[in-house]
Amino acid sequence: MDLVAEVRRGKLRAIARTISLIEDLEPEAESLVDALYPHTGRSLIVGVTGSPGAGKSTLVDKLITLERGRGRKVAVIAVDPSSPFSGGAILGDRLRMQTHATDPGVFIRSMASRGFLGGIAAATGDVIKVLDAAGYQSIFIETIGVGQTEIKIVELSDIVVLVLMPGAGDEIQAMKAGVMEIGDIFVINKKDLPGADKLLAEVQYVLSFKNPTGRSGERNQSEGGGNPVLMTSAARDEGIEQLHRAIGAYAEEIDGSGRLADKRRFRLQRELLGILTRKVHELMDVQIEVSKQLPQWAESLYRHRARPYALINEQIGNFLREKSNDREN
Ligand SMILES: Nc1nc2c(ncn2[C@@H]2O[C@H](COP(=O)(O)OP(=O)(O)O)[C@@H](O)[C@H]2O)c(=O)[nH]1
Ligand SMILES: [Mg+2]
Repeated sequence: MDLVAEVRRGKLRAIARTISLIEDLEPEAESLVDALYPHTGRSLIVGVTGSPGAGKSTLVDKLITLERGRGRKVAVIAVDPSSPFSGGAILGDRLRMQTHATDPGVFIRSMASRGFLGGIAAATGDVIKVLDAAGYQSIFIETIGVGQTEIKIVELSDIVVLVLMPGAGDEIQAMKAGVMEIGDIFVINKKDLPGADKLLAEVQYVLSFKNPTGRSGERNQSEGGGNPVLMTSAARDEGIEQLHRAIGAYAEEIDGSGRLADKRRFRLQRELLGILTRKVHELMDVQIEVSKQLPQWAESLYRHRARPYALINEQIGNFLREKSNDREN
């Protein structure tokens, strides 16, 4: 079976198998991703982030319905880096999107960190490429927006939708933590609950600093320019059409202005750097057994028998000498 051809034909089993190979860091995953790469670049990647319980999964579920209504194939990657044992959150995500469980045009996949926290952003990037090559026109990445890893995951998207809800208390806190910076479209979900209007005012206030030129959140959705702010009630299916339109309009806007291309170029730079860093690290690990020697090196430092930079420089020097000897032989 030619896995690459099967993925390109959108065969679900081939897609799932390829994703598993990526998650398990199998060596063959590299050549699979490379073979699929020429067929990528067609999907719109929408990151959906926000605190747990804000309503991300419920919103995505409703957005899927609208996308399907337009005949578009949709994929969802739910990533939960904070729960290595794939806890309740991900089960909840699955449940929330159950409506689409039997629709062959919808692919939903959960990813938990499985202990390789640093690698999950890279793995997610590769999974996106597989789904892109498989012909999913929209790919939603759902993750909670708190730590560095989550932000890295969200940075894989073309557009970031930040979901907030009233009464959570920590919302403004989250904004300070830099999550506001990465949002393109702001959604105040659960507008049926008290405090939604107050939160709207707060978000607009914060955004007025982000876009001081006036291209700000003060204007409403779909007007173009700035960061749209929308109010929804996912559970009641209110405001979803507007959000869907705002995402479409934003995508068109950044595509037209060249910002989308810039974003993607920048993302590729970071991805390449990530691969390079990982490869160099792996190479060093094999050649000079970094992981194995690390405790001894630390011990030497602890006893003041070595100095940090001299020690590492010496190791790198040894490594490079061995490499050039290899080449001469
Ligand atoms: N009152 C209200 N509850 C909602 C709304 N949207 C979602 N919920 C509920 O909020 C809870 C968390 O939703 P979920 O989509 O799992 O949030 P996630 O953790 O951000 O993915 C669920 O019980 C939803 O039914 C809404 O607009 N209003
Ligand atoms: Mg969820």
